Amino acid sequence: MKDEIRRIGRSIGFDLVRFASVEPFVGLEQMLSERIAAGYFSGLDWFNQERAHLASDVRHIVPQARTLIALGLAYPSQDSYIPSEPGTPRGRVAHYAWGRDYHPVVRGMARRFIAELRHRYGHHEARRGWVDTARVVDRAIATRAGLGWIGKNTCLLTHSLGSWLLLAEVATDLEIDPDPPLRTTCGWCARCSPACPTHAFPAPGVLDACRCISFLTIESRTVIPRELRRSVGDWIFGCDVCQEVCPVNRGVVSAHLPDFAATQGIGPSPELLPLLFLSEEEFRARYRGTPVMRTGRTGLLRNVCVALGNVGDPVAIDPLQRVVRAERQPLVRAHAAWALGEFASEMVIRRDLERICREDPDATVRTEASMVLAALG
Ligand code: B12
Repeated sequence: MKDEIRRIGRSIGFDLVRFASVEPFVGLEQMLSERIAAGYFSGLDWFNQERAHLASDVRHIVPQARTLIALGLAYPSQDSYIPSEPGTPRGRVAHYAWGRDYHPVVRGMARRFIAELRHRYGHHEARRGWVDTARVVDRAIATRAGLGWIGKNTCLLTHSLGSWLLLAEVATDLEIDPDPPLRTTCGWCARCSPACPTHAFPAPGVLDACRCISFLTIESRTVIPRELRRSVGDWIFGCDVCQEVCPVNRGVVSAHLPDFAATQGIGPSPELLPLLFLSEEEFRARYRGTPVMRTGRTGLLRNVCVALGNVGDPVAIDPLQRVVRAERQPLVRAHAAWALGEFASEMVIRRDLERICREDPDATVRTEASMVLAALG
């Protein structure tokens, strides 16, 4: 039965299919509670005590479950970034987000997988597929099933795909022998956590999500803390630094679904200046069905302003000035004002910032401009 289920999973497109028991995850609730209490998830209000409790035992969610089927799906592993050139500043997008949004894609695959299980093994009550958004810890399930091991960057690493893979699970009431966890560890290697540009790892294997560039550029709906903006560099959606520096990931060449190809979405390194002037309608038309919809236009443009300040190409000065004058969203104007401050050697910027302090209707934008002026002295 295991071989047959593996074959079904692979025929649907999953790269890895393994099995885990539904025993409670001993210690997980306490570990999650401690991290919540430490404030490491304070920007994610849905990451709460109730979630920690539910995640500690999948039978809280599916009481009849007897087996967990852990699924892994590759996304683009190879570095395809085009560097910025003078006159053409570019931003970087995390690998998983180059093409279509994986949620509907993987959900559809999980549904087909469950339908096929029903077809082969009869109708069972407890068949639920989870793709990312369920209140379970995907990496804990994948680790137990031996799909891979957890790195010091908290990512699940595999022998065949590195950590360039997405995780999903199906809970079933079929009784299936679990696969053993792997014995592999990262050993002494600790390249990932010190490489983080925002120092988001207070200890190896522990992430302060609030400092992670992935959180700052995707999940956060508010200002990117001023002290972290320079460290965000040119990342405009997610970040892969802790994965890129990992020796296990180096040289991984894997096939992935055409949906995840760079041509299907924003791609790895879009030009920044044209993004600054996207209307809401243009944004939706261009990025519907892609991960970028999660930040919305406002979040993406906030990130674009920060990246322009960090890339430091003076070609951005005039467009940023136009943004502080004409953009409707204060969050975007505020980050454009900050970005202008990164070109502060030009006198014209100082006058602009003084004008923003006097005239901008929004207090956040005025504060940003006055902070930059204060720093200029
Ligand atoms: C919240 C969340 C985030 C948050 C917080 C991430 C985090 N590390 O907790 C933010 C927004 C920052 C984020 C970022 C990213 N995410 Co995310 N995220 C999630 C989500 C929804 C919940 C994660 C969670 O429960 N975190 C709580 C912590 C404690 O759990 P954990 O780190 O996953 O748990 C394991 C390890 O920490 C380990 N552990 C605990 N203590 C210790 C101590 C030591 C010493 C060691 C070695 C290990 C270890 O044990 C835990 C269980 O195995 C999951 C989906 C899901 N439902 O699980 C996706 C998920 C983890 N994300 C995913 C991805 C792809 C990313 C990004 C790579 C996206 C990007 N490129 O920008 C980054 C990676 C950042 C990073 N280094 O983790 C994938 C990961 C796939 C993989 N191969 O690991 C998941 C599984 C989504 C999916 N279904 O595929 N994410």
